[in-house]
Amino acid sequence: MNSLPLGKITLFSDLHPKLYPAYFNYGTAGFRMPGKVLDSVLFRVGILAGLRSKKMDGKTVGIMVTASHNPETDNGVKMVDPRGEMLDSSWEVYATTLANSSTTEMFLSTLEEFVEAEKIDLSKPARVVYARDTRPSGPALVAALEDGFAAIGAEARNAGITTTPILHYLVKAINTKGTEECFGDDSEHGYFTKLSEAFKKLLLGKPTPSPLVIDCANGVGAPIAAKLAQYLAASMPMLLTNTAIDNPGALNNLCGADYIKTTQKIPPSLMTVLQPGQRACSLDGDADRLMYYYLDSRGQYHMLDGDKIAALVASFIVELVKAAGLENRIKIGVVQTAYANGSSTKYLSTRLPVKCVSTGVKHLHHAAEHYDVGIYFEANGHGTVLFSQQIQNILSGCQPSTLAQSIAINHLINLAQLINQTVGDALSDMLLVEVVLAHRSYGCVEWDSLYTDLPNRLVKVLVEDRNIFKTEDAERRLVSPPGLQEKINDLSHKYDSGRSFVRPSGTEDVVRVYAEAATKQQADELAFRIAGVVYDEAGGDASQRPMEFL
Ligand code: 16G
Ligand code: MG
Repeated sequence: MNSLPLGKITLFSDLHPKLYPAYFNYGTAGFRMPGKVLDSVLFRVGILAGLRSKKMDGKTVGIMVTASHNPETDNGVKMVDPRGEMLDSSWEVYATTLANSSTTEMFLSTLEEFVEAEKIDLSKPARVVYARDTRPSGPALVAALEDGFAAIGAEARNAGITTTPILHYLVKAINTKGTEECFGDDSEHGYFTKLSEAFKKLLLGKPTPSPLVIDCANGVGAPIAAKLAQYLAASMPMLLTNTAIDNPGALNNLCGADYIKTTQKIPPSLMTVLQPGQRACSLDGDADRLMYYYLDSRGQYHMLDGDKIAALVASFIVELVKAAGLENRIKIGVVQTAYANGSSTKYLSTRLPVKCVSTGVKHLHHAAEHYDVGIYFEANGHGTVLFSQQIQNILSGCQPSTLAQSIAINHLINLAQLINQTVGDALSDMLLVEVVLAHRSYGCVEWDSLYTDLPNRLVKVLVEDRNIFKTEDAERRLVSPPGLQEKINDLSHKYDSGRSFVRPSGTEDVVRVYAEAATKQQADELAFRIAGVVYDEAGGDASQRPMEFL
């Protein structure tokens, strides 16, 4: 087939008309909107995924139907490139244009222009693998996606209901099958086996961890964590909570990783479950973010976020590399965003190079690829560690001269297996944290004391047009509206350890203000004062002005 099957696409496209005037945007996390408006978008993404595969010489492309930590009524879709990474950003624009064509006719002509511009060889095969989370709108949206596959003639594999990171794993496993870089068996069983075997090897000779409470956000993490628990058996005792995937409205409601990070509170459902000193963690709705927390002996809540995970993991890897005698051969680095707590950046910078990039996994992932071992975590709990192929080859070919070196090298090899290197993976990251805690003989308190977080506050500001906000220096400085950054600087300088930045959200129609300072009261005050300034510059309805926190 050397031209688009226009007749077939037309027939199917008429079954999935664009009924809503909404503007669809393929943003940081793909398309994400109320589930009920997405039918036409899913159909078109099905076709686009087929074309992406053809463009990538018939390699398998992934599609995940999820809206992550958003409320249950939302849904979304994102594409995964053949190496298991986010869709190349040059295609995000095509996705947006195709999704917004108002009629089948316009869709077809845009599609033809696009095939021409990208010089897609339509005779290549199209292969896709797709999955969804537990949202009630999922089945109908998947049916629309499947019509897209049928219209373009893609060979499609349904991975069922699974987590975003497992879908990424499957994409990479399928595309590396039978090669030197084989990522693992291309099945859920392969994923669980890879993780659980590496975990057991890393914990050999260490005491079994005490039971870990896991908040599954009433989402897909629940059935998947339950399966993982079977593979881990007695090596990792887990208490699964918030597993009610069939309760209407329960998903991400008063629970989950985003709730933990944004409210800085324990999920109410865990109040009676969590014992002082016991470790707990929360996954988000598609299980690619992870937050830990605990209650101290006085019953006070403490959060261990992505920054704390980065600090724990980075210092462990640095030590292993030294113990392996490879510190001169392996360049390790950490990647963070402007949201990283100032104390974490200070802690990490004394140990290894730290780079700051714009928000969004693709930016962190690409920056981390510049190191031999690149560690990236967003404060919100999304992150992973990348081991370059070259380093993995060095590790497996190494001739250690002492027992200590040999042990350290084996640990590094097993860590590279334990970690889902395609993308942040709450379950894989959780096992990673548990491994480091076991090796260090740390409980939550010891881990938490690596450094003390600067108090911080995040505020959303509703403005008339968030597009007037432009940033530079990894979103740490506003260049537009003119003059606003100077006002932010003046305010920040008034507070001890004051730091603040303002950026337009990539996922919501708001502007975000982050502030940290020496005390909680100061951080809150700084955030609200800056939010007020932002609002005065660009706001609309005065009733939406953020309230002064005093
Ligand atoms: C998305 C991003 C996440 C980022 C967040 C910021 C991916 C897979 N996810 O959830 O990395 O932290 O957006 O949201 O890239 P914001 O732009 O609305 O603040
Ligand atoms: Mg998520």
